This record gives sequence, structure tokens and C-alpha cells, in this order.
Amino acid sequence: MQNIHQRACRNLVKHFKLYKDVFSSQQGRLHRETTVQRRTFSGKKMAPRNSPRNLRVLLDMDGVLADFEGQFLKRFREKYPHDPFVPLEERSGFYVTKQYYDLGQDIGTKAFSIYEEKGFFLNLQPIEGALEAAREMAEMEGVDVYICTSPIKKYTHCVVEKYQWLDKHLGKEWMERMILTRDKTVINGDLLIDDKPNITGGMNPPMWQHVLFTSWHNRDVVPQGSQIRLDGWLPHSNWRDILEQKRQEISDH
Ligand code: UMP
Ligand code: MG
Repeated sequence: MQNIHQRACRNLVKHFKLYKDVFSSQQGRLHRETTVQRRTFSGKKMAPRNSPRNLRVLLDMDGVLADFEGQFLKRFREKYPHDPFVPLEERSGFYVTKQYYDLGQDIGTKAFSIYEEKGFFLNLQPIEGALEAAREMAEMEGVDVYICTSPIKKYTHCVVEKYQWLDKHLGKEWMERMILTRDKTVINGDLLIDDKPNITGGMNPPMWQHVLFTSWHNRDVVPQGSQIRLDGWLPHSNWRDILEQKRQEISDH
């Protein structure tokens, strides 16, 4: 009799454990569905339940995803090994050409020739952690990511190579996100992550808040107005907090 009782108890415990495992895995699945996989049938992400709409993040390319400054210096020194140059630690001011013109008219002209050459934009190295961050951001629930980048005036190689760079490093599906414009102020977004300190254009003020991404040329710039600084993409970086804060602002409105 006691044996039957003990067996019954053991069975009960076993079934309870089984139920608990099934229940918690169901919960986990539900949780994942609501936090990561809320998508419409078209595959488009939906706004989180507590937010009226998706957060729109505009990501700059040169100086944020792609290392323009590093490649510029490398190519300049390879092409003009006997000319003076500006080490990265001494860079200041957004336009690298302007600083090279200060070294002499001919040096400025040579500087221009560097980023107008074929292959320059395609061969830019990704900035450390940028591709991982961009992918993670694009996968986030309720976040729409766009690439917002300005081509140079001599667009022959630059425009096509910007598309090629994105395809090479992030893939074909990112073509849908590409915005090429020389006036970023007219683009609608919540956040623009960009290394250029002073972004001006036809719309004043722009819709977006400017997140100033740290680069050699802007290290000493004090953020103005609603600008906030982002010091890079690596694990310590607070880009996730910046997005979360903005999302809160949208929900509160
Ligand atoms: N650029 C110049 N001159 C410079 C530095 C950069 O024309 O001295 C160009 C290169 C990029 C553009 O095409 O400016 C910067 O684009 P954004 O990163 O702001 O999108
Ligand atoms: Mg830039």
C-alpha cells in the first residue's frame, strides 16, 4: 500500500516537472515572439505594443559605418609618400581637404584626387563593431533603419561604390534602406547618427535628433542644442540606451 502511494507521489512530481518545463518553454516562445518577432505578414516589423509607431534611425556611412578618414590617410601616404600629411590625431574640422589645403594649394588638390579615385569608397574598411551594431539595430523590434549618406559632387565612382559597399558588407536586402542625399535635413527620421557636427540644409530644424558619432575630426567639438554624443559601436557603447530613450519620447507624446 505504501509502495503504491510512493509511486503515485513520484509520478505526480514527474508530471509536475514536465508541465513546468512545457509551460516555461511556451512562455519563452511567447516572450520571444512579442519582443523580437512581431512582424506583419509582409515581413515588415511592427511597432511594439506600447509604441504608436516604429522608431526611424538614419545611419550615416562615412565616419560611422565606413572608415573614410583611415582610408584617406592610407591612400594619401601611398600615393604621395614625400608630401606632408595630417596624422589622424591631428585631424580637426569635418573637411579633410580643407586641412590639407592649409598645407599648400597643391597638397589640397592632391587630397581631392584621393577620394575621387576609382575604388576609394568601395575599399573603405568597416568601422569596428559597426556592421554588428547595424544588423542588431535592424533586427530590433519596432526599429526601422535607413542608411543616409551624402555622395561627393564628382559622383562617378562614389555613388555606385556606396551601393556596392553596402551590398558587400551588409547584403542585398540593405539596398532597400539606402538614402543618398546631399541634404539630410529634409529626410524624415527620429535619430540621425552622423559624424558631421554641423548638418544644415533646407529644413530647419530637421525632424531628427542628431547623435554626433565620435571621429578623429570631431573629438573636441562640444555637442550643441539637442545633439548627443555616441563614442563608437563597441560593447561598452550606449547606442541601445539612446534608441530606447528616443522610443520612450515617442511613446510619451
Ligand atoms: N567629404 C568631402 N570632403 C572632405 C571630407 C568628406 O567631400 O574633406 C565627403 C565624402 C563623403 C561626404 O561623400 O563628404 C561625407 O558624407 P557623410 O558622411 O556626411 O554622409
Ligand atoms: Mg559621415
